[in-house]
Amino acid sequence: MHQPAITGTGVFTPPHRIDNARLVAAYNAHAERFNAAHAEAIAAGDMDPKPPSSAAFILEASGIEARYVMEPQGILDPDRMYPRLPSRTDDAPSLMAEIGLDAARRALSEAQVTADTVDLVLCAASNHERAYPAVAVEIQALLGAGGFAYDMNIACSSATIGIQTAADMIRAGSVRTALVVSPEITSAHLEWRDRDCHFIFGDVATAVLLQRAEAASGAHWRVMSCRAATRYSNNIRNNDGFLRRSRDQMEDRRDMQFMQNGRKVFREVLPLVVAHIAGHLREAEVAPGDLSRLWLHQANKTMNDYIGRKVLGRDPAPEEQPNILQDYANTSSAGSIIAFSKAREGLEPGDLGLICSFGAGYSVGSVLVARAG
Ligand code: CO8
Repeated sequence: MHQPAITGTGVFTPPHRIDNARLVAAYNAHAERFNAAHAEAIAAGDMDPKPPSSAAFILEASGIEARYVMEPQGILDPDRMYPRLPSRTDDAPSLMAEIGLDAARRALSEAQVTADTVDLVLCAASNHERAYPAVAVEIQALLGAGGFAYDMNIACSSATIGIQTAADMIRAGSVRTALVVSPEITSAHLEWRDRDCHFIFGDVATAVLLQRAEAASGAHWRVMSCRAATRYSNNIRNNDGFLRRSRDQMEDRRDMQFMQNGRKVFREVLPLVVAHIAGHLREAEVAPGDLSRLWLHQANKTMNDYIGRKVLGRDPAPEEQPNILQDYANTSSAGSIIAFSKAREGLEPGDLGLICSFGAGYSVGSVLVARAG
């Protein structure tokens, strides 16, 4: 058995930032136009008007201040309200591969590892750009990596359970160096015309490089143990899929985008995550007080504050449980990895931390790491 370690991480941040004020202005212009266009049906009581959104509500309910996106013009056009991402020829790199590659190169550079030593690439994300060939295999080719590659999807827990998959293979000896790449173009699955969720998501790509601990050339994070759990729920759902044409469902339908019952998710996922983390720490014989940092899924600040309090038994200091959702919004599986990548300072060799994601499925994934080197 070999000891796996995280030796590098990379974050690709899209060039376009949309703050709440700009987003709300676009949504409200859309709602006004919608209401004017359907004035008769609304007056007759046959249709509900679209109520306005509010930047103050968004900040209060979620903690989100802004998000990055790959393409803002289409999203902010009140007559369109979704990104405009031009199609590419089959011989050009796909969009997910392009941004995943950027994050992967950053992770390799941090670890001072060349791409040809990588023998596993996982593209672990909530959506994949096409059915096949796998985006992971395209990233493998663009990088010049060896071995094998495949796509995996466990929604918000894709990255953490991807780390578990890679760490287990390194532990068993079937691979030596693995990249877990999470390009999340959530702007393309979000329904920007729905006030209840239009503020939730942002785009990003992250990458995590894992190697045998003895191969690390600098500071690294030993993967002490991982834990994954799923429990079926319809409270976060998207009905888009390859059977769509066969079902004569090619029209613009609400359920072909992200849908959630946010309140129910909030109520049901919190106890699941708290019990999951407690179980993981118990199995690993780690006392909650021995954790120096919690890098949590980045969906909602109140949710994270609650989990931090329950896990540690007290209010965590901001640096103990860093949030990045104010800047990035919810980036699905990439959120806890952005937090891990950007908020690791101040930890000493031997210090323990936990990366934990949760969301659609439901799914929960946690990775216990120890600073080394
Ligand atoms: N502006 C003004 N008012 C609003 C707005 C708005 N934009 N939206 C809703 N309101 C109103 C509502 O209509 C409601 O009014 P009323 O009381 O009159 O009915 C009131 O404000 C309160 O609404 P809610 O009850 O909906 O508000 P909440 O306080 O529950 O906050 C949240 C909404 C922020 C959505 C909250 O419920 C939440 O964060 N829940 C947890 C969500 C979560 O974690 N979801 C997981 C996300 S899934 C994920 O992380 C990845 C998914 C993977 C799928 C693939 C991804 C690419």
